[in-house]
Amino acid sequence: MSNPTLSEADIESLAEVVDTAALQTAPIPMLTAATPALDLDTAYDVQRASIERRLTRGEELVGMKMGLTSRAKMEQMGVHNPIYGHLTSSMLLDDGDAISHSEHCHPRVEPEIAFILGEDLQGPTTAAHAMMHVSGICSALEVIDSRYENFKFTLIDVVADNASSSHFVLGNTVRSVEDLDISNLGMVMQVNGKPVQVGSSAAIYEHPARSLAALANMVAERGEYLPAGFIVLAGGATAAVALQPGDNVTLKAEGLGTCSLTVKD
Ligand code: OOG
Ligand code: MG
Repeated sequence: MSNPTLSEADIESLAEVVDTAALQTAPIPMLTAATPALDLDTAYDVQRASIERRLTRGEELVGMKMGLTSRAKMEQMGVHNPIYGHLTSSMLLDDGDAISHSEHCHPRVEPEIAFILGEDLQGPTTAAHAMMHVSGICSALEVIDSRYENFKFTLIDVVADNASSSHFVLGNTVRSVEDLDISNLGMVMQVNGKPVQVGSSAAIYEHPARSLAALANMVAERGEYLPAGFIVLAGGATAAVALQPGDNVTLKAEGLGTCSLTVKD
């Protein structure tokens, strides 16, 4: 734990606040309102402590995500810095699985590209170098669910809240790096058969591989790396869409087939 402005006990108690909000589906005020001393580095400590709580409950770390890597997402949320979060086994859904609306505060869905790492990836790295560590690429839908009231937050608050991570689905079509140029893939997200967001993988940090490299570089600053087998979500290509009970969501990504999820009450 790196920052002297908050004690380890303070970090633990903030982690408990965000973790409990998720467990109880009870939105909370932003942490920075009551704790103005919380800074970005310490917010990542809070995030990490909240993940430790999940691991203690038996969840496993399966990967990481980048967030706020497209202009559409930055503008929708009013936060203009890329961030990262952790993905655990309880967040991972199979293609076609359902989430329960009532177990979320205010869920939204967004279209993404996912990487599966074949080798450990240690920053500093670049897009090209990072891609050489990827064994598979697939489409993904991410369900985000901020634990903050009204889905409103600052950069520091969203980092402490594990970048709004809630659930994600990977498409079943897995392609290799040599096989598919992912620089500009068309992406269409449909809800109940209607296209609600249309975009391109190029919107994700100009190229999803740049997002992967940025993640490796950000975690390297904290002395960490991305281990082989990790799933990495590169970030939403478009703005996120609010989910309603009964919704059926499908992402069609060029060259990557489809992936879908449904929403029950
Ligand atoms: C923060 C998480 C952003 C993405 O793909 O940009 C994110 C949020 O919008 O709540 O997951
Ligand atoms: Mg996302």
